[in-house]
Amino acid sequence: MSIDLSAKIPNNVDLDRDPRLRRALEAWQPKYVDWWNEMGPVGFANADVYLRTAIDVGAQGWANFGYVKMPEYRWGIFLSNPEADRKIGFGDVADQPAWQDVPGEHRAALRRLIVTQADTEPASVEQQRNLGAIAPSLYDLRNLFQVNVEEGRHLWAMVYLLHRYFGRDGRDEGDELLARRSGSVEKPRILSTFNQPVEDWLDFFMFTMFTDRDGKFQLLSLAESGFDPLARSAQFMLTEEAHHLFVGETGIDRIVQRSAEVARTDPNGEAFRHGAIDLPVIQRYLNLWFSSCLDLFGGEVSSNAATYFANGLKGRPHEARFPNHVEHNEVRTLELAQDDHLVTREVAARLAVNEDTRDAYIQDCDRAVGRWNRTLRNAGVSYELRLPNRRFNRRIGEHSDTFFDPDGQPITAEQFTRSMDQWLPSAADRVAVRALQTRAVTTPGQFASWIAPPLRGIDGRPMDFQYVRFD
Ligand code: BYC
Ligand code: FE
Ligand code: FE
Repeated sequence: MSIDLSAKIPNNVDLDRDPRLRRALEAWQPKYVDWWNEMGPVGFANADVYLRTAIDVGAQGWANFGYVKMPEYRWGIFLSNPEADRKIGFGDVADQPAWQDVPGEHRAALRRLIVTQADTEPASVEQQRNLGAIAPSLYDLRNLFQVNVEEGRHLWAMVYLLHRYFGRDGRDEGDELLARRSGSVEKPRILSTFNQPVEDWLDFFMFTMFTDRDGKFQLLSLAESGFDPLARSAQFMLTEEAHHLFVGETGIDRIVQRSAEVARTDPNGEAFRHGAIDLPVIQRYLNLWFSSCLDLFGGEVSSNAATYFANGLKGRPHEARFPNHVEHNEVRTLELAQDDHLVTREVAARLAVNEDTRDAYIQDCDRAVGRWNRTLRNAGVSYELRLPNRRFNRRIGEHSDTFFDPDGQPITAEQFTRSMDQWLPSAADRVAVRALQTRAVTTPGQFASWIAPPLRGIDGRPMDFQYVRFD
């Protein structure tokens, strides 16, 4: 299905064939732009940013780069190409044909899943809005803005589904998505991590590494949905997501590289004194964002998740790779705290599908940590980064009532409080990071002292390319 780029809202969903829907979305569009101008990136509305815009949903769709002012970005509605005769791959409805419309009995659950997913997208833009002023390079500034406009497009993807399939309720939800605000007391965003401040670029790279990666695994699960328009939306969002994850994983790698260079020349010194970030501080930011993002997978034991799975609404990432797609009589073992020790408990596998998804996520995070540790080893530094245990610092689920150390051993509240500044970013850590990030580096080809240049530029452009032009 080709993209209509001449339309007011670029799309490959034949908006012209449904004038009512088109008018409803065209009425939402100026409200979205108002939201972007109010809550989007601070201070760069007139800058020309070297951005990619989708012109096709196939592999070549991303070959389109050019200078764009962000408020004029062509946000559109793109679904991956349909799969002929697609069958649902899991749950009690396994092997039944995928639905092209919302089954009445699943309307409320699907709406809720879509709204929850949608809400994270504008939230992340709000969280990152102040970072432009302290960007480490034009290359990174451009990547921040690329991520931001695409999160805006992800909101469009979900609002399209709400308008198209959920009538009046869907339109109301579309308006609410522009009314909630990250971190607000009165009208916060729905999920925990999306109300957490992103104050500096170490936060930003941790966010794109760990939080966008939660997005990847949630989208993979939604890409399995029996509701085909949701599955195809999620499929295309995943192609955009790959770049966000690249930004996070390589961003941390470049920071680690600088810290390692400094640690090698001055093994006893503090990296901060040499304009780089201390490795233990990187570890503490990692602990914070990883543990917070584990909460985004929901409880270890979740009847909501079991129902979504049974009804074919939300599967598991790459469901085809699981040996059993029905999980009817299977059980799963969980390790939980009881008093001051760990016990194992068996639960029905369906109740534990959130944990299956969390497993896949942790494995992928672990791979990235291995890459950063290779960078450290190659620099001759013995320090190693690691993921804390999945029970550490949790607010949602079975581990949220007990305190655990980063090895996953139960400890007392007092022990946790005493060690907190060793495990999570302290006020002093944040001050030290911010002291390195006081202004934007805007000379083409230059990078802040705390981050190494990337291996290559964007779209084959040189490193000293003017990725953002100011007037
Ligand atoms: N914060 O049964 P439970 C992305 C609630 S990121 C606050 O254990 P369930 C992106 C839950 O709603 C991907 N509340 O879990 C990344 C429930 O409330 P009720 C986002 C939470 O239902 C970067 C109760 O606790 N996509 O795209 O299986 C940049 C018990 O829940 C949290 C999705 O999440 C939390 N962390 O929910 C931009 C996909 N966790 O029923 C974008 C859609 C749980 O008691 N969402 N609760 O009122 C879902 O699939 C599910 O709703 C959840 C898990 C993943 C949230
Ligand atoms: Fe997104
Ligand atoms: Fe993303």
